[in-house]
Amino acid sequence: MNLSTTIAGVTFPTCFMNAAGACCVTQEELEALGESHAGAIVTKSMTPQPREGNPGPRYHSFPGGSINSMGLPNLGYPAYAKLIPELRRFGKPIVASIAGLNPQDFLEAAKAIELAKPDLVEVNLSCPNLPGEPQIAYDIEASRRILLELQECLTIPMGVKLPPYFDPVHHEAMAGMLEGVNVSFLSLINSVGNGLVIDPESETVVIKPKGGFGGIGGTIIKPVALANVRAFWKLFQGRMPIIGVGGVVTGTDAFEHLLCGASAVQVGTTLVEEGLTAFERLEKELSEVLTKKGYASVDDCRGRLKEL
Ligand code: IRO
Repeated sequence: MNLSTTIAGVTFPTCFMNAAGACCVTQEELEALGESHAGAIVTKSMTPQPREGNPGPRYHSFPGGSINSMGLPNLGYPAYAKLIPELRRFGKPIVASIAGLNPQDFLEAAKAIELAKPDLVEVNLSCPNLPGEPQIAYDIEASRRILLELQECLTIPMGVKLPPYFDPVHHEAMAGMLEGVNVSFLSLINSVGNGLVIDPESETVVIKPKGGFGGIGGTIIKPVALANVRAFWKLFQGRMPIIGVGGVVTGTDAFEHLLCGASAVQVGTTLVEEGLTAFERLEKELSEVLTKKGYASVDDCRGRLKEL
C-alpha cells in the first residue's frame, strides 16, 4: 500500500509522524524517531533560550486521553539548528516547530532555523500551557502580525499549528486571515486547552501547573480534531494541505482524518503511551483499512467524506 504523501512539495515516505511535543525534545529522542517507522522527524517547539518547562507532575494519562502542561521544555533553537543537519542521515523530512513567548522569539527562531534547512517549519500559535500567556491563534490580528513577519524571513515552506475552534465563525475568521499570508500547510489541532482532569479518590488535580488545568489529547478529542480538519479543508476547497492531529490511536482513526481532508497525521498521546512501535502498527492497520475499502493510496481517499 502506498502510504506516502506530499505536503508543500515535500514527500513523506509514510503519512504518520510524531506530533510536536511527543518524544522529540532531546537528541536521543529525535534520533530514535529517525530510526523508527515515523514518516518524518518533528521537533519539539523551540524557543530562543533552553527551557526546563513547568514543574511536575505535568503529564497524566487516563482512559481515553491525556492532560499535559509541559510548559514548552526544549533545548533552545541553537541546539536544534545544530542537530537538524545531523538528522539528515535518516533520509526523511524534518519539520522544525517554532514557538515563543512574544513575536520577537518566533522571528529569532525562524531566522536561525532557516539556516539549518529543515524541510518545513511548523509555527506553533497554540500552546495552551504558558501561565499568563494566551493562545496566540485565538487572536486573529496577533496571529496575522506574527505570520506576516515570519513570511519575510523564511524561504522554507511554513505551516501553522492551530488550536481547536468550536464555532464556524472562528474557522472562517482564521481561514480568511490565512488567505492573506503565505502559509503552505495547517496542522490541526493542538491539544484542547485548559481542560481539567481530577482524581475523585484523592480529591486532587492530577498535574501541578496552573491549578491542574492543561491541554487534553487522545481519543476523547478526536471529534473536535476531525471537525477542524473538515472545516478548514472545506474553507480552502481542498487546496490547503492539512496534517490531522488528535485522537489517532488506530489505523481507522487515521483513515477518518484522511477522509476529512488530512494529507498526513501526527501522533501524540498514543506515541507517548505506546512508544515508537506505534508507527509500524499504524502503518499496517491503515494499509489494511485502505485495502479493504479499495483505496490505492492516501491521496486516493483524501477528503472523500460523504455528507448526508
Ligand atoms: O506544554 C507544552 O509544552 C505544550 C505545547 I508548547 C503545545 O503546543 N501543546 C501542548 O499540549 N503542550
